[in-house]
Amino acid sequence: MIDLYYAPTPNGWKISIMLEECDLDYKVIPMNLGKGDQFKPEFLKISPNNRMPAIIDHENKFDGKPLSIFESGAILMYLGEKTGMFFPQQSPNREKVLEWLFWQIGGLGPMAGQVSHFVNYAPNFPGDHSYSEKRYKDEYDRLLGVMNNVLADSEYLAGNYSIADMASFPWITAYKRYEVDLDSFKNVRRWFDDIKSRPAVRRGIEVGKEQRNFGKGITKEGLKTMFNQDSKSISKMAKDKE
Ligand SMILES: N[C@@H](CCC(=O)N[C@@H](CS)C(=O)NCC(=O)O)C(=O)O
Repeated sequence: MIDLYYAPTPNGWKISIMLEECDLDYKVIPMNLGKGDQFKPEFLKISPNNRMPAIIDHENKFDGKPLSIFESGAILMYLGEKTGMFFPQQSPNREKVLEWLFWQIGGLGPMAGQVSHFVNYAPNFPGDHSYSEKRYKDEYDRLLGVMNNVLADSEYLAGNYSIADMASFPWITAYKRYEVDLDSFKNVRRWFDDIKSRPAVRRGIEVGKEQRNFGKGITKEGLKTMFNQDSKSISKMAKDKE
């Protein structure tokens, strides 16, 4: 059994999708990020970065003992290796998947996350955010262009459907909110519609749906917990949760 520490956000969906695709037994431990569950001492032991997703595999594939993992890319690789699914272990296919997985983890995810911040949350804070918002939207647009070029010659990012696609897909789902015309990236549109129609993907993004509360619905407490974090504030949050 795998415990999944989870909130229904794009980073969480990567893992709920993979668990559904692999038909693994898992238990969701719902996290309320606005209330600061990511600072609870028991969670920080698993994920010292105060971010979800994280998992505990109670029977890990190496020695059968419990193993905790944080960072979505590390979790996807682990689950792919554990099941032998969606992550080829032979070169050069393994490297192809890793290229695109790391591209997502270091590029598409953080940039789309910033776009999300400026679209959904920055309006709650005073000041002119236009330069910053444009900077991230341009970079997101560039990354969509890169994807579109690659998907012109390949059905999926790294050949066959893989953990790289599962990592990237959730960060395209909010394209309307990010004011992106997905039809102008016709290969990304084809890829997106294909992945969205997969039953396991549909089940994955339904997990914890009732908990979803992006953007304007966020409470004052949520804004205070999730934004303007720095080294001092995270220590204080962790102390308050002891
Ligand atoms: N690099 C991390 C990013 C995870 C991440 O940013 N998670 C967000 C939700 S999507 C979170 O836990 N936020 C809590 C907070 O901001 O305090 C990963 O890929 O797992």
